[in-house]
Amino acid sequence: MERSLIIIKPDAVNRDMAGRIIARFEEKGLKIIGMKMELLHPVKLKEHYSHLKDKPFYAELEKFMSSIPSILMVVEGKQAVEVVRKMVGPTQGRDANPGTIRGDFSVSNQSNIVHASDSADSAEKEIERFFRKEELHEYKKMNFEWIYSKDEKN
Ligand code: IDP
Ligand code: MG
Repeated sequence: MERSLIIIKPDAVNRDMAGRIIARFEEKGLKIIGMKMELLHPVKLKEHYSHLKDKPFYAELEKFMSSIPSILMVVEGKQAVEVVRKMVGPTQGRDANPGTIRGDFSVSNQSNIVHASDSADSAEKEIERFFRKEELHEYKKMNFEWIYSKDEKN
């Protein structure tokens, strides 16, 4: 099963949306294997957003992302990275389709509620960046039998 990192960003925490966002991933059938609250440090953010460090909006992005704590989650499922990205929608909230998290809750290109890993490769790196091994939990969930068919369970 694949893993993906989700960050419920400061705008969502400020707007009391964390529970609703978490519920959407649970309802989809993704398994939460790690979750915590953390005030993201600018040093970590520089790594996490290294692809944006030369953009004119970077300083503002860092300020926003380190303004109050975020909620970080690792979810597991078949093709979890792609499934989560589809649920989240494109970066610009105004372009995101209704039904997606950004499409339902954001009208901004910065304050767009969640971060989601964009490939299996970056998911692995991001999970390592934000979670210690012992913060990730392997466990059997009762609903597993009802979420996947027999041939999907690997
Ligand atoms: P993604 O979150 O959809 O993967 P990225 O291009 O990786 O999009 O950008 C990371 C984050 O940087 C975005 O989610 C958003 O918060 C912020 N961001 C991206 N583009 C802009 C912009 O043009 N202005 C302000 N913030 C931006
Ligand atoms: Mg990205």
